[in-house]
Amino acid sequence: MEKTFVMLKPGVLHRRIVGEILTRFERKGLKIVALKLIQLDEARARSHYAEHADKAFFYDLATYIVSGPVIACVLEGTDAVAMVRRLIGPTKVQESLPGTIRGDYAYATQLNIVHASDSKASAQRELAIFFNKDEIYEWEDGNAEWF
Ligand code: FUP
Repeated sequence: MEKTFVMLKPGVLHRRIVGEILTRFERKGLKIVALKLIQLDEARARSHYAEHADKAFFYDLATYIVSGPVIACVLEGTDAVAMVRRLIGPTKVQESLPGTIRGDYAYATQLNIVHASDSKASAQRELAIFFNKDEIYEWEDGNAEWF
């Protein structure tokens, strides 16, 4: 079992499609183990996107990500990091195919709807920015064999 961090960006709330996007992950069989609505401040946005601090697109990215609340969540499943990355599709919208979340919902790369960790190490780093340990729930539903 692996955990990954996912963030539904402000546009998802603006467009009232939080339920639709979360449904994609639930339908696949991923388990929500942490979830919150949160407004990022600049410090948390910088910390989350630290690797992009010197990129040309950073200002626009940071401005967008603090422009309204986001949904932060931790999903769990076998190979969850890679599975979620496949479900959301590539970063650039020109490359994200229909059937992926970005392929179906994102028109501009800058506003590409969702973030998901790209490695186990990123997942650990990112989920710790948003959640305390006691906000992550280890629950079982007895459905493991059903999947
Ligand atoms: P991802 O891991 O798919 O979210 O992609 P990155 O970490 O490479 O990029 C983070 C965010 O920066 C993207 F979601 C959107 C923005 N970005 C741009 O605006 N332009 C780019 O060329 C690359 C990324």
